Amino acid sequence: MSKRRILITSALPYINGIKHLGNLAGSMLPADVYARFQRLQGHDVLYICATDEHGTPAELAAQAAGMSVRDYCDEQHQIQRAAGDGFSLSYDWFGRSSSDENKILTQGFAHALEANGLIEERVSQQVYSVDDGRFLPDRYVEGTCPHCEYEKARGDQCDNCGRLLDPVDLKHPYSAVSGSTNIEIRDTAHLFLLQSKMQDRIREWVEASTDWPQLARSIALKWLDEGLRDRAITRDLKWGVPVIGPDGAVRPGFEDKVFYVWFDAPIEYIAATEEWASATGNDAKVWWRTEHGADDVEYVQFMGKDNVAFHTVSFPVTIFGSQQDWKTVDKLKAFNWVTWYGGKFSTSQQRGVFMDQALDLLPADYWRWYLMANAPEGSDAAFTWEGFQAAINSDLANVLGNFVNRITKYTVSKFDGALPAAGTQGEDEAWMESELKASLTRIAEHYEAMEFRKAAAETRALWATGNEYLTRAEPWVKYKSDVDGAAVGVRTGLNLVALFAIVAQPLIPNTAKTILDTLGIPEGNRKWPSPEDAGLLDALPHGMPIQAPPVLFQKIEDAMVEEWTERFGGEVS
Ligand code: B3M
Ligand code: ZN
Repeated sequence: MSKRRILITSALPYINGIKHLGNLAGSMLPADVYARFQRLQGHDVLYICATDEHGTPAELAAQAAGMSVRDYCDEQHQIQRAAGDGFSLSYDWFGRSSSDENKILTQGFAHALEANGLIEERVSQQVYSVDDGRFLPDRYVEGTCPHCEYEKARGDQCDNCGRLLDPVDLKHPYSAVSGSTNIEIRDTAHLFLLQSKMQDRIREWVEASTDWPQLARSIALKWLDEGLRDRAITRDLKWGVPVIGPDGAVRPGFEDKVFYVWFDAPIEYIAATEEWASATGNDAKVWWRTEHGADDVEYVQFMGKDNVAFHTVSFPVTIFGSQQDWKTVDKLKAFNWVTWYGGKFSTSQQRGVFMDQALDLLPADYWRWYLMANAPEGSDAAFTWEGFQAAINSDLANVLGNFVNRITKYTVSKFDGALPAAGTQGEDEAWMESELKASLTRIAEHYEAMEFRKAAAETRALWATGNEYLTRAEPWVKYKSDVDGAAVGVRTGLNLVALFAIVAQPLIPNTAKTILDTLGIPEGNRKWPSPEDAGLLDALPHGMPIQAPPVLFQKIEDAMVEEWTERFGGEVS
C-alpha cells in the first residue's frame, strides 16, 4: 500500500471556557482516533487544531472574568491545551487563531476576494445600545428567534432551531452586556462577502463531493437550497483581526471594527499549519497549495452539525473566491449531539461533565471508549451514567481486561513467565485466525468510512471472539493431561493479547500502551497488522518473558454512579 498524506482538522474549540464531553465527542476525539488509526497504517498524518479566540464569545467571557481579552485567551488556551493532553489528543499542532499567521492570511484572503469583486462595502443596519454607547454585534444582543420564537436566541444563531440569524431580525432585542432594552437600529458600514455570486460554484463542488458522509452532505445541500445570502464579514469589536487594506493601513471607517470570527476561524486551519511549519522546520505549502503538491493530500474535517454550513458554504466561498490554489476538504465528517440524558449540557444548571472534571473522575481511556462506542453518528446520543458504567464494566473490564489478565497470569504461574514454544496449532487456532482476519478487515473499513461506533463495536467483538477461543481451546483443562496442547492455547492467547492492544490503540491508546509495554513489544511492531500476513497468531518470539500487567480497568460501582449523579446531574425527574 502506498503512503498517503492525510491532513486532519477538528473544529476549533471556542476559547470561552473548557469544553464538555459532547463537544469532545463531536470533533476533537473522533479526529484523534482517525489520526491515530491512519498513523498506525503507516500514513503521513498531520492533525491540526487550535483555539478559536476571536469574536464576541471571547470578549464577553473575558469581561465576565474581569480580565483583558488577551490575558483571558492566554490563560484559556493553556487550559484547553492541558485538557487535550489529558485526553491524549494527538495534535501535531494546537494553535491559536489570534496568531500573526492568521492575521496575515485573513487579511490576504480579504484583499484577494475584494480584488475578485466578491467583497463590497455596504452600509447596513445594526443593533445599537444607547445605554452601552456601542453597536451590539452577534452575541452581544439576545432576543426572541423570528423563526421558532425561542426567547433566548443569540444575535448570530438560535440555539433552539439552529438557524443563523442577523441581530436586527431578533424580536424584543436586549443587550447581553447590560440587559438594556433601550435599543436602536442605526446605520454603519461593513464589508460584505458576496456569497450569492458563488452559489453555482459551491453547489457544483458539493454535488461532486460524493465522498462526504451523509450528514454533512445533506446539511450542505439544504443550505444551498435555501440560497446563499451575502454576509457581513466585519464586526464592531476591538478584539480580532484588524481590517487592513492592501496598502498596509487601516481601512478608513474601520478603525473600531475587526473581521467576523467566522471569517478568520477556518482560515486558522491554514494558519495553524503555518505555525506548526515554522516551529518544526516544515513547509505548510505542501499541505495546502495544490501547486506545491497538496493535490495528493487527503483533507478530512471533523465537526458538530452546527458547524457544517460554515465549512461547506462560507469557508469554500473564501477559498474558491480567492482564485488561489488552495486545497479544499475531501471528506467532511459531521456529528449530531451528545445529550445529557436527552437534554442539554448546562454549566449553570450543573448538568453534564466537562473535560477537566471527567479526568478527575477516571482516566481518559474510559471516556474515550464510551464516547466513541456511542458516537452520535446516526442520531443524537444520550450520555447516561448507567450506560457509561455498563460499557466500562462489560467491554473494558470484563471482555478486554479479564482476557489480558487471565492469560498473562496463567503464563506466569504455569509456564515460568515465558511464552511457551511447544505444540502445534490445530482447528481452534485456524478458526481464530480466520475470525481475526475478517475482523481486522472490517475494523479498518469502518475507520476508513469514519464510522466510529461500528469500529468500536467490531473491536469489542474481536475481543469477545478471543474469549470464545479460550473457551474452545481450554488450555487450563488441557494442562492436566496435555501440556503441549495447553501451550498452544497459551501462546495463541498471548499473541491475541498483543493484537488486541495494537488494534485498540486508536480508541484507548494509554491502556494499549500499558499492555504493549508490559509485553515488551517494540514500538516498530505496533503497526496495524495486515490480514494478509501469515502466522498472525504465532508472531511473538517463543520463550519471550511474559509479565502480567497491572489491573487495567477499575470497575465502576453503583455507589460511584450515585455520587456522580448527585454531583453532575442525571435523569430529570
Ligand atoms: N469555534 C464553533 C464551535 O466550537 C467554532 C468552530 C470553529 S471551526 C473553524 O462549535
Ligand atoms: Zn429559533
